[in-house]
Amino acid sequence: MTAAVAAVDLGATSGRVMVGQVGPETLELRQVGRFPNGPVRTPDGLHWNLQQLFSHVLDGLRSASRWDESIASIGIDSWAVDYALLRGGRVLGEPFHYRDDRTARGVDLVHGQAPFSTLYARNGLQFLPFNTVYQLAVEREAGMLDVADRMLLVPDLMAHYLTGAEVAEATNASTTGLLDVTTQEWDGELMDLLGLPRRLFPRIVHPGERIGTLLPHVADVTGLAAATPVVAVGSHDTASAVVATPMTEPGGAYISCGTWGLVGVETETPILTRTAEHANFTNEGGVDGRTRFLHNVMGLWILSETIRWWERDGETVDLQKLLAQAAAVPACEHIFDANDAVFSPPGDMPGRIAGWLGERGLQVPASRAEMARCIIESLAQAFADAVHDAGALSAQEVRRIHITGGGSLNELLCQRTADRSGLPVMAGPVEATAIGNVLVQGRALGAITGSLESLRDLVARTFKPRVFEPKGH
Ligand code: LRH
Repeated sequence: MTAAVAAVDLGATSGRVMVGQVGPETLELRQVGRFPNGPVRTPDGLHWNLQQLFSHVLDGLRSASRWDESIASIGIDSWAVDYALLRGGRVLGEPFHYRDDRTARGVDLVHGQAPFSTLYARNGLQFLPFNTVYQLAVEREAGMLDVADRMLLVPDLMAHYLTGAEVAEATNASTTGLLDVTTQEWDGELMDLLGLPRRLFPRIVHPGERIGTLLPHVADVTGLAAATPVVAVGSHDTASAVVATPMTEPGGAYISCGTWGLVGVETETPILTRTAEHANFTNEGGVDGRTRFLHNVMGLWILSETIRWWERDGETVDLQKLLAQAAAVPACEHIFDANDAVFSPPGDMPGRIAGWLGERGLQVPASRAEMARCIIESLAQAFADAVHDAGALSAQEVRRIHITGGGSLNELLCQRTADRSGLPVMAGPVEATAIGNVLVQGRALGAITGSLESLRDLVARTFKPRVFEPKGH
């Protein structure tokens, strides 16, 4: 038996709706909708426009139902940590974007009540200033939590708009900082300590569970059957990407490479040692109770934001041409630390890179091609370092690196990551996140069975990776 499902995959720069056909020997995806996404600045800060995003999702689902009448379920994934506050089912303003700088205040507030080591022991999360727990501390100070009765993470909000249900999918809830890393249940004691009302946090659901069926008006608008269920997938996009990373043998590390480069290994249990804490490694919840032991590296954001800056006066920069030129110039001698928080906010990225290098007396790239090359080299080194750390901290011998997502199409990045790590890089699939979303739905429907290993076997058989052997520094 094969099943047809719709996968909604929302990224920080674009979203897509895919129709997936899945069965024991079948794994096919077709994109039926693609739309831009990005921050919108209003006087109070940087936001997402989730109403608009939802209307794109509805359009995409309509195209999905036209493409295949037999869509049997819908799964939704997105970037992590961001949320909407609701009262009585009504959304209280557009959600903030995690790059909004108000989070610095949240860090002070939370760490004043619970030092980072205490948090790490409970939630296992690396320090990222935008983790939901810090954002909620700011909401509390602003009085918003006196009004709100619910917090829904972005994919859970989309599921709510489609079905009316209010749930928190576990893999994404694990990025809030408020989930107990060992039980994968909400940490009520921590909420009490931080003055976050427990009522905000809905029931946890796990990937594979049914969230609800379509509201009548959603069925009307999309042309899908009203009985179509929305099924929980790894709703944190990185969790879905890791499901579809073809690690078919031991010794595989992964880099889910899009806006961010999420670099790590899969483990059976969390690693909460002091060394993991100091290396700022995270223990995010994976599908089937696995742990995603990884580190966030800034990722292609640095390149895309650089290009966006160059294009600010209306010029168009051809990415493929730029990368070809970058490959042709010699590898720069000096690289920057792609983990430095200075590269996190939107804005003049080339200026910040030049500033970072210049302040340290390092050579600043003289042309756009050199700048692009310097970015790729810096990312490749940060990836290689994080792979090395992931192996050492988890006591796993890493023998190969899988790069999935948009970064898997960037040959220079793949090759230089292989060169700088001394390990072969297996590139692809590019749509790992949507594939992971489709696979978990397929298994929930009974169209495929088995562990993550057998799902990954199917991925490896269907999408042949491109191999980059290390060639030396
Ligand atoms: C990647 C991602 C990442 C998070 C960040 C906010 O899209 O979900 O795993 O840390 O966005």
